[in-house]
Amino acid sequence: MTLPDQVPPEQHKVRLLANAIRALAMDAVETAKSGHPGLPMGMADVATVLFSRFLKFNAAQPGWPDRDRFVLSAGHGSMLLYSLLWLTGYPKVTIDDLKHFRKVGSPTAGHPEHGDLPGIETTTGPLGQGIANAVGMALAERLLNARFGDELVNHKTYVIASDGDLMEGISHEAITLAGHLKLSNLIVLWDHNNITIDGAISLSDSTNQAERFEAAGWTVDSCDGHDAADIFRALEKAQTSDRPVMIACRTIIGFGLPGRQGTQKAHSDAPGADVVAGARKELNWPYEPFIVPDDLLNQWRAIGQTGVKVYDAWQARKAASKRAKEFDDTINDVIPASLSPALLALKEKLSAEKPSAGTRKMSEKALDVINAELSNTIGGSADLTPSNNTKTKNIEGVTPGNFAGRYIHYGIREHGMCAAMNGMALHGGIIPYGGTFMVFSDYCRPSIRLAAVMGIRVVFVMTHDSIGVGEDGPTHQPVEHLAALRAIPNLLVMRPADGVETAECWELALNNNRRPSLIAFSRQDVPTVRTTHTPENRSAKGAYELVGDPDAKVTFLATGTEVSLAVEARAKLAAEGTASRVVSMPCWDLFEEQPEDYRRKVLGPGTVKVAIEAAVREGWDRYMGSELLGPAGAFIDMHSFGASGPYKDVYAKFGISADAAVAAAKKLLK
Ligand SMILES: Cc1ncc(C[n+]2csc(CCOP(=O)(O)OP(=O)(O)O)c2C)c(N)n1
Ligand SMILES: [Mg+2]
Repeated sequence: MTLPDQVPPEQHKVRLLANAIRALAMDAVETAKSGHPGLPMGMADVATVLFSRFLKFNAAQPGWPDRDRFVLSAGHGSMLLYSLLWLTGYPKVTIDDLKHFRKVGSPTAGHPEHGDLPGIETTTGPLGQGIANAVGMALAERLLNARFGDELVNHKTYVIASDGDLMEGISHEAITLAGHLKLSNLIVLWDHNNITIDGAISLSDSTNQAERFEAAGWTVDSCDGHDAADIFRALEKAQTSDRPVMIACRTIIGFGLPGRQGTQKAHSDAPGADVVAGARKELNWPYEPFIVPDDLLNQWRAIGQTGVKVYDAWQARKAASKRAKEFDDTINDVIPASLSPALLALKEKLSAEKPSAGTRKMSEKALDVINAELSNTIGGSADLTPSNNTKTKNIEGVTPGNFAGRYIHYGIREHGMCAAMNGMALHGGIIPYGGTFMVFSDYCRPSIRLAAVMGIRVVFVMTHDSIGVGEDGPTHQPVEHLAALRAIPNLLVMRPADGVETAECWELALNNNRRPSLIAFSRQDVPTVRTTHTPENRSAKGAYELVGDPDAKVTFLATGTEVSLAVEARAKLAAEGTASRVVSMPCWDLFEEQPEDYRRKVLGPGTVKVAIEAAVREGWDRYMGSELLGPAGAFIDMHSFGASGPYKDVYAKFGISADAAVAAAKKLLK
């Protein structure tokens, strides 16, 4: 925020304000007997200049869409954020919350948890994630700016990143993507304290970070992180860059902690009563723990209100805008009522036409409809666009500096892509989806997990979802991934069987705005199994009887491409006079949420069970009886990595077939 008064702040005033952060941080850590005082005490001066002179925010309105975003990527320094939120007067947070830092039930968790307090823009702690989220936030801002103009969207994303953030591999993906896209509204403040947990950074790294960022297309500057005027100078210069900006802030970790500052001893842990008492002397801070004198607190509260006028002016501009409602609907991610009928029409068409196609191609058909009905879906792929089928004809690519398009070529940056998608969803106004091969979900996993932790709507598109990949071989054939992904709480893992289920799964993903979805799609063709049109979204219950006889003796349970094998097995058994049923299970997570009687009915009490999935067995046992307690079902699954070859041969090699399912059923019936 450019304030009228552009005179550099006075050092002693900044120091006094910053010492309030320092005192709160050390008192909270000392009280909790755990935590990280080093970063808050080291970066307090930088944060004070940022919040008092540059950050566009109105503490009373933490949801203001055009606020600057502040991301504490180094989440271990959480007391910096909590102190700032309380000092500037954000809603909800109280001084008692700071006193109960790191206690069960308190919103001041060890690391900042998005949703626990207004003002926590993203959950951080796993180093490198925050800076990569920030890239997504900055990208979302540019995308919305291109749609609604400067008068409604024009803000910056500030990040505090530590040595660890910059050392993590994900930072490379994030930095190079931001540089390539020319995200000039992104400003990273690097806490350049030369210390990590093990000791001096020279133990493990000798990267020239300035040259690294420059090589990625950033503007680079540095400042003395304890000199208010120098911090101010660097931040002011950063406002007008045409590229993202990295400011290396030279700081002393644990500034003010005697015997610890400047060393790894300041990174974490309660300093102890003597050291805290010594710090009070060193910082000239004579107040009791958690006491901030009124005049100082008032100054901080005033800082929390410096954005009020800018906020009011923005509200007035929005009220006067012809596009106010469209803007609100976009920022609130409203799904238009026209989406469901449009997807229903697609389902009806597919049930009638019965295409035989890879579900990834069916996904493209669903996206054709979705991207026509919604204006704020932003697609992308980690350099597998023709394989992931994520780019529909009705959307254009985003290019460096031009954000009018709706498709991001993320490059070969799976981890960075997923973290950026999280950032876009957190920013609001964007529903991100992005694709890669399912086997590379391993490269995305930390960000998928955080999307689930935060409960945000991001759609991870994972194609080539089994040994059906074929010739590319075991390195490209996911085997354990479905089980590993299903193990993540609050993530909807879906594996549709055909085009109809694909349309249903997409509808579910878009309508679940409090959790992420991951949809697994096949490379290889599968027949349409939902040949009778139903207006109901049958996938919504997670599993359902696709076809069956009342006197069934066998229940085949399957997902995705193996559902058609189950249908084939049922026909074979029927030809031999044995009745059976097929249950399609596109989403276990949703199935688990159904009432017990529905689940029991679907699983088919009294029938023997044969599960078919071209993946490892882990997880299936809950539906299959038990070898110990009986009656145990049978599994047609993978016991090893896959193999290279035409996919039908690979399926045959591993015995994943209708015949195998029939044989297993017969054995169980004996
Ligand atoms: C992905 C990940 N790996 C490891 C950790 C554990 N950890 C927390 S902070 C830290 C490094 C500390 O160094 P730095 O990032 O420079 O922070 P500072 O000590 O300067 O505050 C590590 C390894 C983590 N939080 N995230
Ligand atoms: Mg450090």
